[in-house]
Amino acid sequence: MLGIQYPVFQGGMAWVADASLAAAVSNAGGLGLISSINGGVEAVRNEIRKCRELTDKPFGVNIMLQAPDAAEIAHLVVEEGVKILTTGAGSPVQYMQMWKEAGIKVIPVVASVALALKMQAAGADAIVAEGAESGGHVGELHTMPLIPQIADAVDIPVIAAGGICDGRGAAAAFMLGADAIQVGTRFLAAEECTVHQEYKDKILNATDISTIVTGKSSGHPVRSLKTPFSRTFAKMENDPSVSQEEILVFGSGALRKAVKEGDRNGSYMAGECAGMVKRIEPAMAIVEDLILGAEKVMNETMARLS
Ligand code: TUI
Repeated sequence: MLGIQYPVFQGGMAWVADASLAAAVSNAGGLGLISSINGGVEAVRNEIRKCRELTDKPFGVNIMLQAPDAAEIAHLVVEEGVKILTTGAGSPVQYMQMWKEAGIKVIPVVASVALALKMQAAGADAIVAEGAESGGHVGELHTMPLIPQIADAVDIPVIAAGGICDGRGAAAAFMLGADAIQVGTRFLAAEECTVHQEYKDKILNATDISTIVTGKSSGHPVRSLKTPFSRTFAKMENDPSVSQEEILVFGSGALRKAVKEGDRNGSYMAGECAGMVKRIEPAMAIVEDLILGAEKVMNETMARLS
């Protein structure tokens, strides 16, 4: 459907997923994605054009629907001839007709069966089912029960996301009924990922219990690494004397600060599998490890169980 060699999507990570990372993943045979949160509409246009110079393989754009400029980006991708879109953090129904008429493959990210069915009815070509192990904005269900329930409910291809970091996770996702996987956190440690070195170091030093979900009180739960910043954020949320507005001001711009500046007051979004990321390596090595690792563990497991 997408013209890619391997069923591996790179997560459309806000501020992180730029032309450098997306082109590297696409050149490795996966699907690279550029985030619509990259410093404004013109910056996204630049990243799309840059990506075309870096790869002749298919790539896409992820549109974060809660962003103030989401509507402008929705039109920009049509203007720029983007052929594959994923969307997150909302419903893209209002743009669907325009995108389908432009011949775009539309792949919404969902975190529930109800939304998966709504997206299928609205004409989605596939869906990414994202469990709450993922980094960034999270839903309620986790990958293990989410994927089979969505796979049973829809007829379109399902891409599993959330907590998938190596061949074992990839194999598990395929067993649960996924047609492809989406990986975010591990690509933070790709050589071609342009985040600040401090971000990469924090991922490499993470353990199994290094992430925390904040923002539940405001209805915008976000998973990130435990840092003085995220712990303070969590305390503020639980303190009735702190207003929602104060929390908003405290958190605003924090992701950009982490990605671009390695700032100690940044928000280092990451999934629960951060503790499994052990080295910096080319995106190609990551894609190969996911696919060859899945094949190896499936064969070994069959032998072990028979
Ligand atoms: O979108 C994500 N993950 C993200 S977006 C992001 S940007 C950001 N977030 C917070 C602060 C600063 C920057 C970071 N991480 N994942 C895809 C996803 N979408 N997971 C769950 C959903 C989702 C949730 C509710 C999709 C739709 C939905 O409701 C739809 C409706 O009916 O409104």
